[in-house]
Amino acid sequence: MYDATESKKIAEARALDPTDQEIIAKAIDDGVETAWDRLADQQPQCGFGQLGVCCNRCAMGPCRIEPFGKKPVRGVCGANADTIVARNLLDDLATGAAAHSDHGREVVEVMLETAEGKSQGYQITDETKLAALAAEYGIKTAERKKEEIAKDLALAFMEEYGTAKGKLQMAERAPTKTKEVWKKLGIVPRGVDREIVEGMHRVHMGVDADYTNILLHAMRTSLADGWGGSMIATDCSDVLFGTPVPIKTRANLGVLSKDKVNITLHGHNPILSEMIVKAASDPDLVKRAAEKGAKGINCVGMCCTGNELLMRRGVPIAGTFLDQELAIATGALEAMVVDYQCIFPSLPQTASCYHTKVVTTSVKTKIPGAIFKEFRPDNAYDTAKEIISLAIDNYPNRNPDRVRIPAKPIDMMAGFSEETIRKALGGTYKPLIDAIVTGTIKGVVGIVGCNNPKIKQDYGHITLARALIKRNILVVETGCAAIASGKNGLLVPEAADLAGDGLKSVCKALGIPPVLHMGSCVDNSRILVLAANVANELGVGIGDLPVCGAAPEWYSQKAISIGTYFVSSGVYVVLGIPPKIFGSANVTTLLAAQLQGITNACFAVEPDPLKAADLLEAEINRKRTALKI
Ligand code: SF4
Ligand code: MSK
Repeated sequence: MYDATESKKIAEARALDPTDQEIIAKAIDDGVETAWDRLADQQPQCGFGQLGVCCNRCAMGPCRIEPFGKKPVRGVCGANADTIVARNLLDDLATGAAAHSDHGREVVEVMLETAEGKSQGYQITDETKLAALAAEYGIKTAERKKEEIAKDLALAFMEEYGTAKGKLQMAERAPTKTKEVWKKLGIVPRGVDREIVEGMHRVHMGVDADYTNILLHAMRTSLADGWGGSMIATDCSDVLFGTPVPIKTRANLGVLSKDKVNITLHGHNPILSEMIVKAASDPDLVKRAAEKGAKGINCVGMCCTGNELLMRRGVPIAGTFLDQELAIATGALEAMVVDYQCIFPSLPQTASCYHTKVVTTSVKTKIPGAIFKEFRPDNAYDTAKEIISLAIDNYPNRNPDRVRIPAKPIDMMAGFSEETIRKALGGTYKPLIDAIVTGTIKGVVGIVGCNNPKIKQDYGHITLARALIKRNILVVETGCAAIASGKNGLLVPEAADLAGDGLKSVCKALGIPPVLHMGSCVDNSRILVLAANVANELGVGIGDLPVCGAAPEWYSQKAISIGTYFVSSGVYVVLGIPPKIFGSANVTTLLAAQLQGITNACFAVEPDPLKAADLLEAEINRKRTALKI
């Protein structure tokens, strides 16, 4: 046990945001274990694993390669460090691409069932986007009902997953010059599932042993995610739930309510969270909450499903990946409802220290100790009501003596979809391009990705974003990076005062923040589309633009896929956490140097966010010079 001063000191080292610090200290005082404690318990972490040179792929292993040139230099099968590192990377990347793409598939399935009248509570919301997508896919719209069009579109999306077509329609959005690079490298994605399955085949023992060949397939798989599965997830969600427009809301653990039933929606897919929020205003449930002594039902978001909700509905967001245990540790949470991805298996253990019920909803994500309520499109509204009832009935179990809710949620603005940004600029990117040409805005950096307890929560995101906007670099964000900026006050128009004079003048004129929240992890596809549209207006490739990416606090396999589809599309990416590749000098050189000669972009690793800002600015200047601006 620590005394209060010690808990506070530990909390300050773990997180940047004072509201997080407050609850981390409470968790320590309550004796609740969190990811930070488990990271400490894991020290020292395996050096072979960190370098990527261990292989547990087959029953002749596990094998590991001695990283300093001594024996063993090969696994039992003869695989060397290059093969093992590249194979592990492809394995991780394919896992991430599968996660995004399978999420996309579920949204498509809901769209199909909705079009066929088989789903419960969903509808086709954005007919303009539906029509635009139908045109892209050559689907007739004249004199047809929206459901008929949506059905054809859902089936066309499903074809993107298979192998029959041999190419992705979505990837046609990329500029010609970018697609030429893919063709030259032989990495044009042929089908979402196809590339992921082929990746799994290649990493089987005795298949691909050539690190270059493995990494090229990793690039193709990532493109099938970014320009396929993720893009479908984004566009299909927009059709079903609406394309985001600027919206104001609030962020941090202070969005929990002291006198309402609190439900946190955590995970990734909007099909669950949208329905829970819809059902939360059901008069029967509102009445039931009142009968239990609550003043209402307070749904709040967390991680990317939270992003989906806040950008379309203005639902407040309780926090990022590392806030999931903290939300429970407030003692004020009646239910933590999850779908999938980024869910700590520890949640039921954390919840057992308080009254919180953890509810899993996907057959793909069952967690021992959680309550499972299967959520399907055909029973969505009824199940949503059942889950909310469970939370309401748990309200009387809240122990007020163990509750602490931070006092001050922070105002934020979100909802900057590509369509919204384009519209705000007058339907063309010319004003943005002009601002970049004159140097009023030097370039654009997408800061994306997670939290990782290896770095002080949100420190990497916020330090980098502040440094970039000061240098007149516009920042666009998704995922937990965007939530971090919300919690730390960068997503309000007034934050323009923190920017350099050029960026500040543009933000003030448009009434926008200098950091734009563009959505969830799958919505990195919105950044790709934005970059593609700007490049198309200029008649160049994405790799020619002064556009970069950064993932200062990433942890997830999905982030590996995101970083790789950025680099494969021509966007230089700086990672704050080292990927597990340094056991192979060849793999490292290919990813951190050689790729630049091919896609005009590569990876860099820089844990210090201020030094990362220097790298990103230098890359933006390099591209500006090449464009002669
Ligand atoms: Fe060892 Fe090769 Fe099997 Fe990997 S695939 S565990 S290196 S024998
Ligand atoms: S939720 S993948 S922790 S961004 Fe998308 Fe956050 Fe990373 Fe999950």
